[in-house]
Amino acid sequence: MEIRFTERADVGAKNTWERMLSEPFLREIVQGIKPEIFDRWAQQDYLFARESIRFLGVLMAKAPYPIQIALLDAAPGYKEELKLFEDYARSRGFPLDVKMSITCRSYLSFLMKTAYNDDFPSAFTALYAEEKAYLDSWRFVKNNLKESPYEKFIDHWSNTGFQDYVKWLAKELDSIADQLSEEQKAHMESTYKSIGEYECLFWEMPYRIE
Ligand code: MP5
Repeated sequence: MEIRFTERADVGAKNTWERMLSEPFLREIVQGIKPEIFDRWAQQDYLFARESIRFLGVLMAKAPYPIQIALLDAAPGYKEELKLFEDYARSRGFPLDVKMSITCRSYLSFLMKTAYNDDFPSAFTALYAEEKAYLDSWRFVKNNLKESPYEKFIDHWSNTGFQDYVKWLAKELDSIADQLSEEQKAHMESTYKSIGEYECLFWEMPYRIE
């Protein structure tokens, strides 16, 4: 039997995923991160999440009907997510209308380029990869931690609802990939790996002054 696309993508991006899961940011959330580092991440991820709605919009415009309808269910999650950042920023007293970092901008440009210029399977791979990266990263934190001031963030990207969403993305992606040529699958695999690389840069970003 042929190996599923998502398994193949994981094999290809193994080193990248390992690097991601050993990022100091994730380890430090477990051990006690400096609040200003976490806040810097939160400011940029808020901007990332806001712009991701546009990415999802373009993706939905290209999606075949059953996926389009299913993605509608994912869309309201963004409102809840943005509120999470807004409440946290208010409680910490920092602004959210900050300049977007070069890392955040580059990552979003890659996503938008993929959504606009690539075919639907590659753009869908990008969505799957970014959600899978967050599920794996936050699950790593959850599994290594008992109590945290960042519980709501940890839960947001590791709860069973989010796990089911990522499982659904994987299932759809695998069935789409079954119909595709080797060349298309190789391109999707490279998209998956690139997203993993951007994720690493994003976790490293709060330690840099950009
Ligand atoms: C996600 C995110 C998850 N919020 N930020 C980065 C850098 N990567 C992935 O996406 P979503 O849409 O917020 O669940």
